[in-house]
Amino acid sequence: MDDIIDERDIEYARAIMAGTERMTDLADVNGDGKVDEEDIRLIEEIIRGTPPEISVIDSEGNAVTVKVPVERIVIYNHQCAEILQILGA
Ligand SMILES: [Ca+2]
Repeated sequence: MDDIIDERDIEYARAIMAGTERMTDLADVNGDGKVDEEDIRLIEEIIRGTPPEISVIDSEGNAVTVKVPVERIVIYNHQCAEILQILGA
């Protein structure tokens, strides 16, 4: 969609659940391989600015969940800059 997480992302996730939109990796907020009510709850927390944790896909393609706020991060290559952007660092 775009780079802003808002109500339209909730609508899109619900459309994925209803089978009317295509699954995307970003809609699967917790990275468990499916879009469900847990992802909706996490999107709502992100919109409110109160997520207790966030999940990112690491360089090996694994979903990694970290507590928010993120206090430290280790950068080992230039691709990690994208992660910093995602975290707003
Ligand atoms: Ca999910």
